[in-house]
Amino acid sequence: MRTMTDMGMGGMPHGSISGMDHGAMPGMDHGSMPGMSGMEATPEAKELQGRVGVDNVAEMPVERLNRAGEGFPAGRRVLTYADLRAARRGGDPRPPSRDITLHLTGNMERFIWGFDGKKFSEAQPIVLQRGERVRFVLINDSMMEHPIHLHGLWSELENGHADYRPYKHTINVKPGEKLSYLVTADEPGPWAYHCHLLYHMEMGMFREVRVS
Ligand SMILES: [Cu+2]
Repeated sequence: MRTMTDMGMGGMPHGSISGMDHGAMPGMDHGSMPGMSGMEATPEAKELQGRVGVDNVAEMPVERLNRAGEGFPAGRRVLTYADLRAARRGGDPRPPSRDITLHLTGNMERFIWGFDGKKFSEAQPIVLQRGERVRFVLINDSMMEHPIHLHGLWSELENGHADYRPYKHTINVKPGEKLSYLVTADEPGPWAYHCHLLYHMEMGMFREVRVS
């Protein structure tokens, strides 16, 4: 709930983020969201912008793993994702065979949330072959943080510690951020994959990941 409060959900005008950590984005137009800097939209962004579930697209998503989340006073030293380092090497040394890129999207006025502008009921499962090693790339096009939880499989955050990636259940993605993690599909099943803000999950930010 902290995010909701800090971001001033109710009545917040699109195009401005009062609680945002602008210091993390050098060279950006600090008065606006990354996606609203007036740049020419990529074909991918144009396609997303055409969907009712998308009210913003981050044109220049940046990794901010070394930054605190929203709402921390400036100058406060806090642990960040960049500080996490596994105590031992990961169990699967294989590089990923493919990338699965997903945009975290929303429409604040309609309160719709989803992946790639689609809510759960409109989307197909993400299918992984059993034993496959893949990279998930998440791009947060929205103005809220989304803690994304993949059930059943580990999410190994790529945070600059080479083979000592932290193994996580849930990975938080900040507004305008792009990050990635590796997954070994070593457990068969239909697995839930969703935002852990349950009011986002219930409004569509949910997918099935199917390992077969
Ligand atoms: Cu969310």
